[in-house]
Amino acid sequence: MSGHSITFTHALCRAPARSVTDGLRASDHGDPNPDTFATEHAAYVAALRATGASVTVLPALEAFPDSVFIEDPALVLKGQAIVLRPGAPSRLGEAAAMRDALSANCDGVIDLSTDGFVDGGDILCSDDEVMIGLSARTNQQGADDLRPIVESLGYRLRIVQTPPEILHFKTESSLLDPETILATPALAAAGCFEDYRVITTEPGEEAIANAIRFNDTVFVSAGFPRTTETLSKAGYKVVPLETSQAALVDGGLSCMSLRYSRA
Ligand code: CIR
Repeated sequence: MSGHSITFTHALCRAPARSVTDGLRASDHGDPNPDTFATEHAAYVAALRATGASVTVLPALEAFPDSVFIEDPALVLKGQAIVLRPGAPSRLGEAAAMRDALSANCDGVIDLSTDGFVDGGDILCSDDEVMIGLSARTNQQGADDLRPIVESLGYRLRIVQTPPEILHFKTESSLLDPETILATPALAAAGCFEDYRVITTEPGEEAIANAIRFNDTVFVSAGFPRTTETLSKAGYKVVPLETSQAALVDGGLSCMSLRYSRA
């Protein structure tokens, strides 16, 4: 491993709504159990706090079944929140619903003005680059309109294509350190990560690719022992967390927080 760079001082999460049983999913393997979801979510919040960050948990929004996936309607870069425009019609209202919380918890708020769409789950940030994967939720117009905001905050923007069968770019990739990406073989083969070292998930363990490096720890979904061991052997401090309920509605670890630093 190459050592982590940015220290995250803050994270914003949102408690899962009981309506999460109506959450979007590509294929149905049963509804999540709201109580079990709440237990797993509380453990997730505690794990982020254990790294030393200040973690604020916003109240559940029953009107938005997928609102626990707080990463999708916003992005925070260098303490500046950007209100995005989610690509699923049922999630569009989540952006406006979190604007006040963003202004209370971030250094400033910028509204993405676009007729297009961008989901935060399609945005992978390194220290100096923001990579956006076009998907069913993020289109060229949205990415083009996000560009000047990202560049004004000092990042390069790279627009790539997420293969069609993948929900979000970060469903199958995550940044482990400034030079290293964890990705599924399918996404790695799409050629998005040429400037990075890539560690690929083991066969049958693709869902572990939605990991998060948060301060000194790489959090991964529990239940993927071979890739977990690969990461440990590569020198990462790896902590597995239960995501069984989020997985039923196509969510994972990154979707459940906005992670950022404030001065
Ligand atoms: C959705 O389809 O929007 C939710 N059920 C799952 C969102 C997961 N978010 C993410 O990967 N960033």
